[in-house]
Amino acid sequence: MNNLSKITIALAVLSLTAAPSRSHDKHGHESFSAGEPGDPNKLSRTVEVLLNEMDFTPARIEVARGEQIRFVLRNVGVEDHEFLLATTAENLKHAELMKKHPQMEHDDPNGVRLKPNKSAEILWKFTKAGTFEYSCLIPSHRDYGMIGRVTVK
Ligand SMILES: [Cu+2]
Repeated sequence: MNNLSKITIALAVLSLTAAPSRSHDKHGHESFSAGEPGDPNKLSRTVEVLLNEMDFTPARIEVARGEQIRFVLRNVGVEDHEFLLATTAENLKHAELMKKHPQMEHDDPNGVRLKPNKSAEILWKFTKAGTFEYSCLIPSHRDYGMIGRVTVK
C-alpha cells in the first residue's frame, strides 16, 4: 500500500470516530487534552462566554489547576458557532477534519455547536497545568478570530 492510500484510510477512520453519535462520544473520547468533564456535585466557578462573529468574549481566562469551571455559552451572533475546549494542537487537527465535514455537529463533554440565540453549559475540570484554548472550528472562523485562551496555573 502506498503512503497516500494509508493516509486516506487513516483520515476515513478519523472521520468515523469523530461522527456525531452519542455512543462514539462516550467510548471514543475517553481522554481529553484539556482536563476532564466536571463533577456536578462539586463546587464550580461560572464563566459566561459569548460566541459571536468572529470572536469569543472573554477571549482569555485564567484558572487554577484542579478548578472546575461551569462555562455558560451563548451564541449571540447570527451564524452557527462552536466552542471546543482542547489543546491548540488537537483543535488544529480537528479543524482539518472540519474542512471536509463542515456540518459536523458536536455535543461532546468538551464541546458544543450552537445555533444563533442558543445557549449551553459545559462543566469542566482543569486537571492539567498549561495553556489550552477554546475555538470555533467551523471552517475559517478560527482564523477570523474565534479563539480563546485558557491559562491553567
Ligand atoms: Cu464560529
